Amino acid sequence: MILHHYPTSPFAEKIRLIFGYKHMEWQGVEIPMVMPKPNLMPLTGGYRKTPVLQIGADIYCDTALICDVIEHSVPTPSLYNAAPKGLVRTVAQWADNLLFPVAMAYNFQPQGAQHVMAGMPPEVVKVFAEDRKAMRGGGARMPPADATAMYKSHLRRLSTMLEGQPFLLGDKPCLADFSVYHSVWFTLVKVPVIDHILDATPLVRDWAHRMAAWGHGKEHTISAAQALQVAAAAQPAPLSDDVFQDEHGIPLGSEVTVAAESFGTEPTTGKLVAATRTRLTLERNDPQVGKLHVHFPRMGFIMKKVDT
Ligand SMILES: N[C@@H](CCC(=O)N[C@@H](CS)C(=O)NCC(=O)O)C(=O)O
Repeated sequence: MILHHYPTSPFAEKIRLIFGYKHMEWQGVEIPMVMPKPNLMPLTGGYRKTPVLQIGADIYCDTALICDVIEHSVPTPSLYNAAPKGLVRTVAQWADNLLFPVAMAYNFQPQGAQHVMAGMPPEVVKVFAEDRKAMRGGGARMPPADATAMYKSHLRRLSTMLEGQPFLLGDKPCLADFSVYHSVWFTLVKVPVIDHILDATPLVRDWAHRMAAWGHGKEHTISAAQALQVAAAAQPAPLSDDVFQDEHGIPLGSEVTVAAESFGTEPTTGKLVAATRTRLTLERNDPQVGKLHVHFPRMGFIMKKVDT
């Protein structure tokens, strides 16, 4: 497995920690924090978010799907053995979609942003701010005061979940723990100057330290060029024979775009080759790396037919 990521990406930290939890060896390619991402685009065909998982000529976008792929390939220890799967997935999705933006608005208040960006040249800081603003569709981040109040509420709720048990949904960690962890990780590790927000919830702080202990597994760093060579030398894996679930009236074989529904909506265009209950797969032919399958989860993504 090749993870395209960068060190300060919280969503990438979710996956790195799952690699650690599952004692995996993996390959890592460091990608830029902002557009352009010239060595990622040949693989994804447009999707720009971090991280992206590559297995040969199969490209997996979004950590919800990446977690499923990892779980399928390395089922033990499981990401789902703490509670019913629906509950685990729902808490994980809440964390990714609601907790994360609140936590990042808190983390990127001026004091936190200055800490993260310390040592970066002003023009790099400016490019980063403009890139993220464009990803938000031009909108501002949530004001720090509101983010602080909301983050405190979320942390109190999490704290009550940890009363009498070491992990959020039971005795063992599950996907929900990893999804919550990456937001709290950024506060503790990347903006320690404002991590006092956790003082009121020591159970959450202790839990975060328990989670951190899984580590990242064994990473072998490779170059972007090597990852592209791997893709060029491989063929996409055969698709599973999952039932075609057509919600759009778009037949397999059609030219479509798939894009995240919000925040970083750059589309990927390709031929729809699978649409299962949980994922969409597009076939692309890239001039640099040849035939690829790019996979997206259904949840959080919008598919449209390309008008010909
Ligand atoms: N729903 C996505 C969210 C990923 C996401 O928002 N990642 C952030 C970094 S943590 C990102 O893409 N930032 C812009 C970038 O890296 O280009 C997932 O689960 O993978």
